[in-house]
Amino acid sequence: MSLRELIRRPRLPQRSDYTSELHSPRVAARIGTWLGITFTLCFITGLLSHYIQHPPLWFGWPTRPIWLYRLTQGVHVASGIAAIPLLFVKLWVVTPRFWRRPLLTGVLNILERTSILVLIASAAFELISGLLNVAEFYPWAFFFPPVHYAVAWIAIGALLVHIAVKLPVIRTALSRPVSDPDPPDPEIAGPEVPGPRTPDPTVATRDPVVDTEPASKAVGAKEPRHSGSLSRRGLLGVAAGAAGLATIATIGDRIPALEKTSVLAQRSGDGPQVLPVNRSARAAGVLRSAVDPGWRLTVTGPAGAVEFSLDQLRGLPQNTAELPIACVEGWARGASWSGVRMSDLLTAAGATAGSNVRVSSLDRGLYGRSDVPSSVGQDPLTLVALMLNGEQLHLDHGYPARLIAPSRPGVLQTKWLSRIEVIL
Ligand SMILES: Nc1nc2c(c(=O)[nH]1)N[C@H]1C(S)=C(S)[C@@H](COP(=O)(O)O)O[C@H]1N2
Ligand SMILES: [Mo]
Repeated sequence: MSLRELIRRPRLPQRSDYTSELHSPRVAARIGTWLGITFTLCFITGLLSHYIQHPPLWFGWPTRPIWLYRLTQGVHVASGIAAIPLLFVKLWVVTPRFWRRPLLTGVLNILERTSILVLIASAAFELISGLLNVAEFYPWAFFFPPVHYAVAWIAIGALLVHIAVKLPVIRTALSRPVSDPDPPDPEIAGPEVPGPRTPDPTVATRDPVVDTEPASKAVGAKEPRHSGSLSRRGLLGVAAGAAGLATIATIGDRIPALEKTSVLAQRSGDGPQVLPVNRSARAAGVLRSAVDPGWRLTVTGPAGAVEFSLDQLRGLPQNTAELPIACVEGWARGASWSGVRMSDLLTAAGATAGSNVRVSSLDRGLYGRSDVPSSVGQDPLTLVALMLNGEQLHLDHGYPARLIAPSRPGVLQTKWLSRIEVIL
């Protein structure tokens, strides 16, 4: 139904208004498969990120390879962004189904339709909130991470129900080439909705009288008939291209080689010392406390509390590590860090190799604290960094001292350290 028709004679669209061959189960199943893959990748990597930040007792995250978190979070952001155009195309392909009448036909049908409503709402929420988070735009009043996490379970649950319900349709749709004509849809094959649909070729060969089309066109026809418009394969190409473009336009924040192509990348290379700043010293309210000459790093362990001035820290053995900051919000950047090994400081406070520690910042905000499991604390690459890319740490990067550890979310790389304490 055209827009002009709709305005002249407003009425709800009907299934039979949609005559394009593109509204096909074969197209829907293929886009749906890609969506299923992107959603699964996004869910698993999101779950990992959540568990690293809030580890249950059974969970451990390796410190090698050092880029592991950079990779998993990169996949999380890339798969989420790729899913956005795919979801738009999928919704457009299945639009006719939203106008099916009667709307609800029974208990099972009500359950199915409800699950689809939940799926669309939760999927849209996850993709939109995630995208806005990458764009550092927070138009909501709630705290993003727990809500994004909770709704992810709703989305993946609704997705599983949807796949289970549709499995027969999906299998049939995927078993033949996308350009083959669809068999008549039993749900719309009522007498009132004939529709200009392509007859099933198998039916056509058995009963040529029913088939008003020339047999050559219907039997074994590979190309659907739709005058001069996009083919089904063309639509799949457009969807895949849009997903790829969206990803390339944003992924440069994670892959330096793609920085130039990533017009939508938010934070490539900005910030002092060639590293983006997530939260500045001013925003964290540490402008004064971080430059106070009386600053001390207190390390508390079984042997009691040991205090280190900045000069004392500089006097300890220094180590250098090449480690990325991989922010959960969608950027990552490698850098060269130098400072004191965390394990050396813990040993000085009498901590054993199995000690888990908590680090606290001068910043009393939400991210002014993080827990360091013993595997991370004992890692030779885990540093209390004093230098970044050969210079003294910039105030915005955590001067006088910050934590930097391998394969760890940026949000746990605590800046402006003030305390390190053994917690168990
Ligand atoms: N004290 C404190 N440390 C913090 C933060 C913070 O808000 N406060 N932000 C974290 C986040 S989310 C990231 S991504 C990294 C970024 O480090 P950078 O600003 O030096 O690049 O710092 C982390 N350390
Ligand atoms: Mo971050």
